[in-house]
Amino acid sequence: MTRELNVLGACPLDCPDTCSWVVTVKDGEAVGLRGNRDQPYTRGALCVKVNRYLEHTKAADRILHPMRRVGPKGSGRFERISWDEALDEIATRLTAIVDEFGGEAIWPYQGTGTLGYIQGESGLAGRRLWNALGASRHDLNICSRAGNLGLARTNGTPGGMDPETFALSKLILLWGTNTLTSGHHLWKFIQEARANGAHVVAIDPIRTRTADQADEHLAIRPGTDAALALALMHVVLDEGAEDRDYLEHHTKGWEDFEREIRKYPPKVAAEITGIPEKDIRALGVRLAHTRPTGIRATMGVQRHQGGGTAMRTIACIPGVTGDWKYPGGGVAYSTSAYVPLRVDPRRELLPRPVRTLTMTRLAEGLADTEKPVKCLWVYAANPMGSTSDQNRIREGLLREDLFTVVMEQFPTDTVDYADIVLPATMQFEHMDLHHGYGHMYLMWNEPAVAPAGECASTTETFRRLARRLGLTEPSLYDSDLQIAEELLSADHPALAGITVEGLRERGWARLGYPDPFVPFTDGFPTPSRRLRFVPEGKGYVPPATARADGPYKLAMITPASHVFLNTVFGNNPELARRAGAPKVLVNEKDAADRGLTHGQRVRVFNDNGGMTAEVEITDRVAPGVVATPKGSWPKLSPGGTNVNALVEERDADMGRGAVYHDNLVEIGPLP
Ligand SMILES: Nc1nc2c(c(=O)[nH]1)N[C@H]1C(S)=C(S)[C@@H](COP(=O)(O)OP(=O)(O)OC[C@H]3O[C@@H](n4cnc5c(=O)[nH]c(N)nc54)[C@H](O)[C@@H]3O)O[C@H]1N2
Ligand SMILES: Nc1nc2c(c(=O)[nH]1)N[C@H]1C(S)=C(S)[C@@H](COP(=O)(O)OP(=O)(O)OC[C@H]3O[C@@H](n4cnc5c(=O)[nH]c(N)nc54)[C@H](O)[C@@H]3O)O[C@H]1N2
Ligand code: SF4
Ligand SMILES: [Mo]
Repeated sequence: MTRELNVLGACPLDCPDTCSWVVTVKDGEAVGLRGNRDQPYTRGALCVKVNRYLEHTKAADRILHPMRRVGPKGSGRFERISWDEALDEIATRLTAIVDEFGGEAIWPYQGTGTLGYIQGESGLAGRRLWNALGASRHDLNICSRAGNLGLARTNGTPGGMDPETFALSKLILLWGTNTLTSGHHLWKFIQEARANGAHVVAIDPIRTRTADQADEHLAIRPGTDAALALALMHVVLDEGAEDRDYLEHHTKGWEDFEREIRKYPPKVAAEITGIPEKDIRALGVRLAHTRPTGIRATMGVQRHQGGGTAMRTIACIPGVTGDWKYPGGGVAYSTSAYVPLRVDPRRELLPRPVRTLTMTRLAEGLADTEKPVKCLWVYAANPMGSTSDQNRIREGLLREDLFTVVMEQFPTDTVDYADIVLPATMQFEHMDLHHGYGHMYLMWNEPAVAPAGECASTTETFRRLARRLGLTEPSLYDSDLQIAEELLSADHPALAGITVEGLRERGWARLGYPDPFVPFTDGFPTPSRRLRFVPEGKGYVPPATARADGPYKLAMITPASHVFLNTVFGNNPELARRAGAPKVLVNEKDAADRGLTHGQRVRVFNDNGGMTAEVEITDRVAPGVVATPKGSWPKLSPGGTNVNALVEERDADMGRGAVYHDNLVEIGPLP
């Protein structure tokens, strides 16, 4: 007799929507996957990528057992070994490294392959073991740090609007965010607002599919958003529409900031941003007289030299308009700050003082000869595909004295450089607890099927390793369920009534905030309880691409691909087919200046490196701007690199964030 059951889970990927899903299991095998209709944010839909997740779990190239390198580093040649052999070799090498160089010679390089609290980055899975070994601390800053810090300088927290309240906005600014690609579940709330008369504006150097659907698109020059924000506030002042009462009672530093705003009339901002003065003025007037205005600004804006400042300045807008007073007003970047899931630091075996190694600085870290990294332990990350300065990372990974372990589901470019590969479970096969950084819910992921082959979850892998290393701290052996219980045990009103049993039954729970949620009604989490305006002279940091006086003239943006999730799915045949060969979007003028033709295979390059791409001549980008998406696998791309070979390892102004959208390139014929 066949038995069919439905198991509630959650999408683990680095996406603001963290969907709730239902896995249909028949005779112990997953046979169906769909979005959970009962979940208010998911409402039954997954996405073009994750609709292929079931097939992805069964893909022929999945890594199903531990492996040891037999060819030279980078060759991707491995032999199958047992878990015992793998753990023995790892324990021997780690012990020797710690003895000779100290624990800090280990770099636990965790990525965003899963955002889970138990298995993934939100809970920094594995850090207990790293702390027990005295390993270097890994700063997982690759994605959103500059923006988080920028917002926090203004508001005291990166938290802002509940995205569901966009349904109540009357003016919506989609600012450096490609909603229909990078988190489409927000769209239904935007459509709801539109049905009630809201006007939607996309502010993006690319006319994205989101910009196509907006009422208006402002094609801003990359990295100049703060100047636009200041000019919009300038028009609000011209209109006499600033909220005097709000300024007086809820903000700090207004006089200083007002002087800063006065330096950016629309005419000045038009020169900086490339947006016609009349369009800036028109949007400013609209902003002045439309309450509530909701600003959805996500990570695109902050992947720039001045990215932290851009978010900090954008965040000042509702301080001037008073929009935080209304549901549907304010700025929404990430809701992560609202999630009080925490584990007792003692159970995390918090470390003695150790050095911090920065995720965005992998190439630099691997090149350090003074205090060398001797073990790179990569999990849920694919730095060879996703991290800046690919060619220098490759050099680092080729170091013969570097012991590299990669926990992976698929044979990525990074795996090719591993000494030992450990097979990782996929989301159907392990337990996890998630929040969405674009909504206000917790999601539960119940394991639906047994691990494929000899795959082990993150927690199980680290338990096995702790045992092999003979470590005795009890918390290293906590079960997944114990971790979940502990995470939910914080004494915080947002968790009131939320239990593991309840989550397992229903699959999700809304955090205990009012609905609709209007943040900062009781003040901002700053020492003064007030929003802090940007000091004079600090409102705008120009992008690196503003200096086009060298040999490279084109400002390159490298945004989310519609069909990949970072590098996840880069090896899925159907999604890779849909992506096609890597493309570079080029304006007609730039193409003509360089004699490029539509469909031509070219080299996109700068001093860091190059990639091969097909020219797409289009008016989606303005002259001087080119774009090519992230996510393709270097080894599956012509020329063996992807766009991160061109992205310089250089810090944004805050948190050492990466500058993915702030590099100058040129385009020429293939050599
Ligand atoms: N399909 C898909 N979805 C994804 C991802 C994916 O890879 N694929 N990635 C996920 C992850 S890890 C994240 S962090 C989020 C990121 O999602 P987003 O926050 O949307 O980030 P990006 O795609 O980097 O950039 C968004 C938009 O910002 C624009 N942009 C670039 N520079 C500037 C600028 O200077 N000013 C303005 N105004 N706009 C600019 C880009 O052209 C792009 O259209 O999405 C997640 N969702
Ligand atoms: N050019 C360019 N590059 C970018 C960006 C950009 O905008 N432009 N955006 C950046 C951003 S926002 C981010 S977040 C980073 C992401 O960079 P990374 O964190 O390196 O993420 P991915 O490249 O998706 O690699 C994740 C890997 O984890 C694996 N994985 C998934 N689930 C699990 C699991 O449960 N266990 C284990 N062991 N492995 C798992 C997947 O198979 C995949 O190979 O990329 C950055 N790279
Ligand atoms: S990638 Fe995002 S939209 Fe797609 S299923 Fe996962 S959470 Fe939902
Ligand atoms: Mo990200």
